[in-house]
Amino acid sequence: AFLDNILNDATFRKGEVTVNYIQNTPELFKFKEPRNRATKMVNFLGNVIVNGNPDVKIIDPTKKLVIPEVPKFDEQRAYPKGTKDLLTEMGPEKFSQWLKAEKKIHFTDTTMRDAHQSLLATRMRTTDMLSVAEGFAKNHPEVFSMEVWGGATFDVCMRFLKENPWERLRLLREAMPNVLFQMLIRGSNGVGYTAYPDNLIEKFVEEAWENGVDIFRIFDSLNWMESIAPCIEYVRTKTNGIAEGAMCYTGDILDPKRSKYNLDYYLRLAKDIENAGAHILAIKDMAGLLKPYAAAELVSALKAEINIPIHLHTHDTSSVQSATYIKAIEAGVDVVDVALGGLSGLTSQPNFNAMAEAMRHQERENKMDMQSLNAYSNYWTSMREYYYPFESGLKSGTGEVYKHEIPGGQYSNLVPQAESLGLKDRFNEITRMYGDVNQLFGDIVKVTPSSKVVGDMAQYLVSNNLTIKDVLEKGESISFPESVKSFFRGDLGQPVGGFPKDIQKIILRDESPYTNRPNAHLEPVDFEKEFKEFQEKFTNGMDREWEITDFLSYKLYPKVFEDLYDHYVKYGKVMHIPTKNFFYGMQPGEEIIVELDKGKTLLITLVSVGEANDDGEVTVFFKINGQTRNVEIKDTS
Ligand code: 3PY
Ligand code: ZN
Repeated sequence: AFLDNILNDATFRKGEVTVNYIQNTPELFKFKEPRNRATKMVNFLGNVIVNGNPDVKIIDPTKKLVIPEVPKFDEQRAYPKGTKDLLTEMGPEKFSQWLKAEKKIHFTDTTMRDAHQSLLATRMRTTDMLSVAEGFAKNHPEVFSMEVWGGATFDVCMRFLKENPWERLRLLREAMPNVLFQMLIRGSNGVGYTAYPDNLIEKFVEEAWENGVDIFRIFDSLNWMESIAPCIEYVRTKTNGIAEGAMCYTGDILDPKRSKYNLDYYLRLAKDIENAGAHILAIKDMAGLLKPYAAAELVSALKAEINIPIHLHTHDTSSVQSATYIKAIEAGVDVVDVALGGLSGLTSQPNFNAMAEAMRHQERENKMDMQSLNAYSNYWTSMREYYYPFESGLKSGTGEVYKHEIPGGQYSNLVPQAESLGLKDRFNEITRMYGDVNQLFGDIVKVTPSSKVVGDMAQYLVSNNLTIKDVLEKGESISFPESVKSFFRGDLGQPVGGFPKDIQKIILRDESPYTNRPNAHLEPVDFEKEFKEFQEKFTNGMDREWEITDFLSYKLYPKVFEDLYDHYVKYGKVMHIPTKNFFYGMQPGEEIIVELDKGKTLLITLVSVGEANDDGEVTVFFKINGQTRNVEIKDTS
């Protein structure tokens, strides 16, 4: 290994070696040897075995996890032509025209992003996606796009799954080169919860494209064009991808009393999005509020008003949203978002398998191999069981969604949040309060991050036994959550119709709000200087070169990135550990095969687990490729 380091060293290769070369080149002593990596991996596993995965709060010892069946496909077969190939051939403008002229209904598969974000608190691991990625791309090239990235996945990948989100994207891209990849981006908030400098978002878009994203679904949590338009521009100037401008649907266009978000409002917004240069318009119904007859009206009116294709997204929280799709399809919508059966329904998207079947023998049928599609649904049904600690517990559709308007992606997160605040038994109170807080705030668009503000406030009020009346009458004595103050200051932009002035005054007191773009208050990133500083800051124990994408992760989530880095230095790459072992450890005698890196695998056997000694240390006995390896783990329980 030492010799390898010398042979690969830049100074040595340039022939600039001097007398003190070895003393002056400490990098030569940093070894990338597999033994070290294997030890790190068993340290991770040992820790989960002794102390549990910190992300798993409750384990059900009776749970039986069966090995999911990966559907068969012809590995030798070349990838059939898909929409990605079409985009490459046509470019985004022509592609958009092609889509608009298509007669059949197209489907976006959200299984690998929104579906698990909305059902399993975003915990789906890359390895479980990779198991089916190639087969799905070969068996189902007729899929319009795969939503695989963005939204909350970026944060959760790093924070809880200890994965590199860029690596997820690259590996999936490699496995599915023929189908369009789609991401969700929160306009000026990127994939975070607050505004970032414009040039950071611009670079992020460029790198996302370079690493595999084709369609950028761009929204703003307040439907504020000043956050949507710049992002559309970055996609148009920095990529050859598709800018899909999204309008978030809230309220009810059929309810004359909810005039703030009426049909006219959406038509104007759609026109603005088209004029800003979007190639596709998305209707982003994040909470599943777009009722079937409202969809018919909205889509027909939009079809008459705008010239770009329309992509409809919803969540089936009420359970009536497949009817919304049928009405929208009749009205001429071009693409609908669906999730494979096993991860569909309720707070997730409507069922792909059922929708495809419902369209059979109809004018707008999109023909596909249903047997194969069902096999992939079954894979996810089995795989989902491995993630049982992250289920929200919602068992049936709920009409209450029309009252609280909680987005599907937030619902599954609100449950563990309420639990951690000791409010599990008062969940209904929280959802009711959520609706009341929305009214107090002036009936705003609620989607990440504005939805988080409403959720924070609702939980804060419930946990402190406060009412809306208390806020109005004795607001000066209440210390509101930071996110709420920040929202009223203008940090997330401006809501439709402005802030209610009286509430803004109660929350901000003497602080003055601003009304221009939050990004205008932020220093641009000096990439050259800061990337260098970043590389110098994170040196210790890293076994690969830093990439600009790592730097972007750091800029978006500094603290989360630092924790991820520490985890990596200590435990190495954990993304290929099978999900069962990642979350629940191993049983004595259990043997697993883990990929360290492409083509390099380890056979790990748990031999036994010792008793804790006086210092609370437990020896865990493993075999790695047949060789004994023991690790000492501190029992922290
Ligand atoms: C996200 O921003 O993560 C969403 O899914 C919003 O619906
Ligand atoms: Zn969604």
